[in-house]
Amino acid sequence: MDLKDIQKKLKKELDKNRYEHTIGVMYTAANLAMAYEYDIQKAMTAGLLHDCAKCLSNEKQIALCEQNDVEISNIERNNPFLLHQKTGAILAEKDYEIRDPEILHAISVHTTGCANMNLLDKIIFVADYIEPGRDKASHLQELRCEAFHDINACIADILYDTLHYLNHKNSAIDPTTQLVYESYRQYEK
Ligand code: DGI
Ligand code: FE
Ligand code: FE
Ligand code: FE
Repeated sequence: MDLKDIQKKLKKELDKNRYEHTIGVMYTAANLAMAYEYDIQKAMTAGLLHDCAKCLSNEKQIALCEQNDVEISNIERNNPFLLHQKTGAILAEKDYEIRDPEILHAISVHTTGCANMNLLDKIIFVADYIEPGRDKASHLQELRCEAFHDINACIADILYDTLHYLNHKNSAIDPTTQLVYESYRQYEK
């Protein structure tokens, strides 16, 4: 499927806000791909599809993982929205005909991050947080600027903010999120 066909299908699967966020992530990922000399088309495809499973019910998230032999951790079972990164990769392959393993991987780690993120993983992780429609994070202006000149420092700052926010809310922290932060702390400015 090309980007236009994917957009048409996504519009039916997502609510209006999520669809608009998705378009924001697609163009932000394109800009980051330009800045870091990555394949623009691949970055746009991953950005467009990263939240393709976000509007499924918790029951469907869990069922889709079980049907596809994808493991569900205790934290994921108690916070099934965390599964939309894994179910997103499943749907991108099955329903949107994505075969590129880098695109599927970037979708599958976009919420928690992962150890040794590759450039596309980083682009999608960052684009998700800084796209123009996002306004909930503090100091987004600095993060948006930093994203384009030091993507690793930007990831460290995003993870710091996310962990701070989750601690504040008393939410369960996925050990992956914590581990990825530990490995990116070295880039903090
Ligand atoms: O799907 P989006 O909202 O566009 O973005 P996302 O997939 O990055 O999800 C962001 C949310 O995920 C945000 O509210 C923080 C939350 N999150 C990230 N890591 C963890 C987490 N929530 C919990 N409970 N535990 C985590 O480790
Ligand atoms: Fe997401
Ligand atoms: Fe994110
Ligand atoms: Fe998103």
